[in-house]
Amino acid sequence: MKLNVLLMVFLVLSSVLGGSLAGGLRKNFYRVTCPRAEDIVREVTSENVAKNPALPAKLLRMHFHDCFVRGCDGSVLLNSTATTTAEKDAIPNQTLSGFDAIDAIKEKVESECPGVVSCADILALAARDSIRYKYNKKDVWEVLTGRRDGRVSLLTEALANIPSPFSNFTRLKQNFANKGLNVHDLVVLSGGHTIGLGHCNAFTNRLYNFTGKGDQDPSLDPIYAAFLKSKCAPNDRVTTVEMDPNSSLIFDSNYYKILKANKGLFQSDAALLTNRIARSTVEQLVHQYAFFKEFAQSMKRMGAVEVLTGTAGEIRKKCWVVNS
Ligand code: HEM
Ligand SMILES: *[C@@H]1O[C@H](CO)[C@@H](O)[C@H](O)[C@H]1NC(C)=O
Ligand SMILES: *[C@@H]1O[C@H](CO)[C@@H](O)[C@H](O)[C@H]1NC(C)=O
Ligand SMILES: *[C@@H]1O[C@H](CO)[C@@H](O)[C@H](O)[C@H]1NC(C)=O
Ligand SMILES: *[C@@H]1O[C@H](CO)[C@@H](O)[C@H](O)[C@H]1NC(C)=O
Ligand SMILES: CC(=O)N[C@H]1CO[C@H](CO)[C@@H](O)[C@@H]1O
Repeated sequence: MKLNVLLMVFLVLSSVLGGSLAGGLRKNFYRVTCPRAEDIVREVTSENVAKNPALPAKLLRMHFHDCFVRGCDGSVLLNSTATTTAEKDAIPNQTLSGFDAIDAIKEKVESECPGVVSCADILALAARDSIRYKYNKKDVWEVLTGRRDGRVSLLTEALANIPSPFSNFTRLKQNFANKGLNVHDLVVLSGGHTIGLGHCNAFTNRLYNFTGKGDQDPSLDPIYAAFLKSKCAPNDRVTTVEMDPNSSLIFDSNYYKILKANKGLFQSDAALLTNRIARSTVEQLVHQYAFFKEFAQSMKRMGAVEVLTGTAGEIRKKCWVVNS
């Protein structure tokens, strides 16, 4: 009897704690310290997306890059200093942008609650809110808050941790495993490529000189390859193409449909078909409902990677520079 009661108490407590605390993050962390924080982020994000429809893709990708280097700690936002070259300057061919939108949100939040809300949380919330606003979706993924900001941002760590579009399956799997994410997360989160653009130089090797013999990647659909060649000359570093052809303006599961048809843009997309388990996940995610459900869960896991919480790190005053 007594044991049963104890067990009940334990079960209730662990479900309450487990539900609200994921890696030290929780729902509406700023409810008391800055009650309007999440509203302000949503409002300023929406204003910025209204002016710049490309922003949701930029912010989603920026959040991903943040989480993969030292965890989701806002380190991707830091500028280089006199002595260090920052993450944002590391990725010459992977043009990140949207920093000004984050700065605008931070400024508004600071004017209401100085020194309370982290840049890492602002980025995580803004990535979600931008997609919600642009694609008019009520439920996308839940963003828990309570992240704190890191004080270190290094070019070398970005190069080592951010997956390359030229990677094979083994390498991608390892990149994700290093962040505590599994093959399921890899396939699901690659679905982020349902929106946005890629630069030619991230895939022209597949079109013109795949193995150094002037050949084409045999795993790429030839008609799609011909289309890509019409857009991208061999050394083009400027032109961009949709990653989800004909559907890059819609947040949907079409990415998996084109992927199955050998029209994944990068080698890293095509690589998802080279592993039996990953491939079967691709098959499942063609179904829109399954994709939305799984994307929400994997985004929540990605948003909790190696987060700083409690008294770790700091709350930056400005997102591009650590506090002095
Ligand atoms: C699996 C490993 C991944 C690789 C190798 C990869 C690689 C790339 C590359 C090369 C680009 C094009 C950048 C450019 O040329 O400007 C890109 C764009 C993008 N990626 Fe990924 N990515 C990966 C995973 C993810 C994940 C997990 C997300 C988010 C959940 C994501 C979201 C995006 C978005 C939204 C864009 C479009 C950005 C824009 O329009 O400016 N990617 N990715
Ligand atoms: C920080 O870097 C961004 C580009 O990443 C740049 O636009 C901005 O001007 C820089 N801010 C300062 C104060 O140097
Ligand atoms: C995958 O790529 C890595 C280098 O990134 C290489 O060492 C490995 O041999 C490749 N694996 C396969 C199966 O091609
Ligand atoms: C293709 O790659 C090989 C080996 O890297 C190189 O020798 C050759 O010049 C390249 N061909 C073209 C057309 O770029
Ligand atoms: C995009 O639409 C055009 C016109 O309908 C079509 O010819 C093309 O094959 C489509 N692209 C892909 C990759 O399916
Ligand atoms: C893979 C690739 O295209 N890398 C290039 C990135 O850009 C720098 C210069 O900005 C080139 O030197 C690299 O070859």
